[in-house]
Amino acid sequence: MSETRTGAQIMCEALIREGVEVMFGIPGGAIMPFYYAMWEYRDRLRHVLCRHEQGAGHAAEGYARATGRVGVCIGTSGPGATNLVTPIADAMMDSTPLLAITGQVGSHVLGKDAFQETDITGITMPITKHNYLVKDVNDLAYVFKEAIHIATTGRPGPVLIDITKDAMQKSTVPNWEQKLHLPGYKPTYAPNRKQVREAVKLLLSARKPLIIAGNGVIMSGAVEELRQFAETLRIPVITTLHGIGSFPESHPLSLGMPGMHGWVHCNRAIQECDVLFNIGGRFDDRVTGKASTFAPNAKVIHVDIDPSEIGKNVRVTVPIVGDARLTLQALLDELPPREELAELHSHASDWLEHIRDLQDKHQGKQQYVNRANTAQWALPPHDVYEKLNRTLAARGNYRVVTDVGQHQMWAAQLIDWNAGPRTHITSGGAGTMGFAVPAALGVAIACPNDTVWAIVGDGGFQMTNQEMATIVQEKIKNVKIAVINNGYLGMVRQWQELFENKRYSGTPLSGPDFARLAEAYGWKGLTVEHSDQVQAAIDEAYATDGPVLIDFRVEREVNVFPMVPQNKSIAEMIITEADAR
Ligand SMILES: Cc1ncc(C[n+]2csc(CCOP(=O)(O)OP(=O)(O)O)c2C)c(N)n1
Repeated sequence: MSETRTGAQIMCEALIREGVEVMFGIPGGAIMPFYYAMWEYRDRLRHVLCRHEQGAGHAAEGYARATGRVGVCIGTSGPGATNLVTPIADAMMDSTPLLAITGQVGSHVLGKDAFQETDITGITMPITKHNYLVKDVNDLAYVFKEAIHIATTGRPGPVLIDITKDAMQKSTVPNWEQKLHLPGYKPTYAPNRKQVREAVKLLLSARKPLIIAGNGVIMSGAVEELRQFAETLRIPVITTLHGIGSFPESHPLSLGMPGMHGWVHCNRAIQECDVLFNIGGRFDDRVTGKASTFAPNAKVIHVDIDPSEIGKNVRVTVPIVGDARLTLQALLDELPPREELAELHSHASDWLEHIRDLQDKHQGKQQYVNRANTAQWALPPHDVYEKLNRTLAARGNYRVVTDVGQHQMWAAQLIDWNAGPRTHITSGGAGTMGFAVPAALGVAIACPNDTVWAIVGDGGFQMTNQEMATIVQEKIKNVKIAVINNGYLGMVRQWQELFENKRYSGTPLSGPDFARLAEAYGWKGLTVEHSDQVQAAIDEAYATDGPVLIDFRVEREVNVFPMVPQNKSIAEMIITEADAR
């Protein structure tokens, strides 16, 4: 039997019933009743007071990306709600399960430009999977249940619930028993058997097959099935930026990342392959380059839980709507016995050997470190990654959160990603600068036993570094920040250098002394200006029982290669600095 509750109490109880343990937010007028009620539930619902609602949203995203569970963020009406718009859009692009809770003005003044009134459901309509304006206390118990169901099922995404102040203040007896009723929302999990058979036929007839693994593999928990599938058919695996972690890069079938800053051998293999099997990736334009020239020889099998992704960017021969794990299991079930795969394996050897040749020719990761040019530099950014990479592998138990820019691409390229799913977390679809520091806060709360490294540029760092105060207030110790400080909005400067005659318009960037800023926040702050100081600083970060920031003052004008210029085919890569001249 339920007892009478205020709307705000119902909100707290609904969250607890759905397994929510932590929320990130900032209070204010319209959301005050919720904060008032939260006090009673503080032993079961942890509230993390952020310094900006954007930080709260990214922290919730970080939590969600690290755990696969819904991340919850809270803002008051008006500016509190609009500050959540960026993380909501980010979560939409990266299919992150996010619940945004916003307060709204009283229902009697709705539409009257009341103090701090903003039509947040209108604003977020195109960037949420679904949103609600709740004016009646009796709707709350059901709406929270439905909202979290929608955020976390099918293709996950952000859902916003905007609640009028009076709906939080009024009381009712909540009905927890109401069954979900969503006749128009039935995500397809199980793949169509006929299409699975067609896919198998195509894959068995292929001479040069290739797998592209995306975020869907990670979200559906299909890492083991992917490995089994790739090994059984001996198909090489490319992992997209968000597919990093779905397949270990130390595996002999792993090729690495494709696309704009992907490896040359990956892009070459895509252009040559005859069957391209995309599992849980969405053929982002950073992967395809000019889509009309992408994989010209390939028949494409595309598996995605969201039917609207299939055929959107790339023509598809066999479409499969379904969950990545269930689809891989169904494909494995349809494969002939191992003995019958011998002939296939002999073809696979030729193809793999050919890809190895491509890889050798382009020397994988080594080529782009470009040692010859860097000898005179005090601190090439690559030296930071090389040492961080080795330390991560040696110490284990890590998560890496990256921001957006050159440092993000170097991290994707130069770290050997072998630590499994959800260890690489970045803003891929929206490319949101300012993501890393607050997202690392959420990841650190979700994964208290891991060391969480935020790798961030000096530009993105200056957008949201105030969340360092939140990290101190919450007594979080397992966060380390590496600022790759080049004194520029580096990625934009690179484009200006390569394509706009070095017109560095709006990209030279100053900042405070980051190590001293860190100390002002109560962190340990270190500054590194020379390659031979890198390892000692990383070791000191590990030896310190608390958050540490390292300001790596790297050589200022280093570029990320390889690179596919905008709107060009992935066959037209700029491979080295010399090609760019
Ligand atoms: C919020 C936001 N504003 C602008 C951009 C455009 N942008 C993409 S990369 C970049 C430069 C990032 O500079 P920095 O953070 O210093 O990193 P770096 O590229 O130097 O590693 C900019 C401005 C963006 N992605 N996000």
